[in-house]
Amino acid sequence: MSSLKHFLLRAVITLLFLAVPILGVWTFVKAEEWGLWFPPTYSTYGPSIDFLFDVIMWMVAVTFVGTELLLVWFFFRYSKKDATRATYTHGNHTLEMVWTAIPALLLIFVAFSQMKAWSTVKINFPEDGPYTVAKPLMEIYASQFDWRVRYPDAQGNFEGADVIEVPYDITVPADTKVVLRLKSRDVLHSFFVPVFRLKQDAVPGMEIPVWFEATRPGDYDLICAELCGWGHYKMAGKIHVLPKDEFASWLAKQRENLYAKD
Ligand SMILES: [Cu+2]
Repeated sequence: MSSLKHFLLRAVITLLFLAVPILGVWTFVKAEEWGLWFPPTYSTYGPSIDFLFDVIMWMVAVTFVGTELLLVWFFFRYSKKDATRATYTHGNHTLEMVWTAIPALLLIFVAFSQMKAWSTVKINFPEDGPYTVAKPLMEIYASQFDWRVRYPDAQGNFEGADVIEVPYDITVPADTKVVLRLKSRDVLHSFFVPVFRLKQDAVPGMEIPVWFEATRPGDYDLICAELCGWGHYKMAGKIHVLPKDEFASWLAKQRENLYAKD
């Protein structure tokens, strides 16, 4: 092969490799426009989760683009026709220290920067509102393959004839710290509400408290995010967020209906 042909071949293959980071970055830039990005967030802690996502995404993006460009450059640089013999190396201690220390520091940075969001979402449950861990608004049972929400009777009991049970549809008040108790009747499921940036596993044998404060009335998707069997795809529910006063009258109406049935 002539050296011009060889050069052209190297150039073409190098450009093909270069297409990977270019397409990767382009997809990220266009994702929102193409509807592949997150939905907007409508919970009080949603923005802090998004911020963490952005921090980690930028770290990953810079690393990805950097290593891809190096790869492309090395590919071109070391594919010369009369390449020299491979060299033997015992390694480079300084270089190894550097590439161990940098990821370690980045991981420590990630660990510290997520502490506040984690404690807000998973540790410090609301104590000042109408609903608390001891007195939740509702219990949610996950089972193969549905969601079942139970609202307690007027005294706050979850047992008895006056408990309201609704499949798939969860109705909650807006601008209120809602606490719920998550349970599973069979296997692992995961309670995932994308617009709240909320995801919590439902574990058989455990009662797991979950909280959120919705900031905007509307109907939002509830998805099972843990592969739980053949009907996993059917575990698509809805969260209806109502203005506070509408929620109060909705709940009162459910209680009335309960008696109307008898
Ligand atoms: Cu599932």
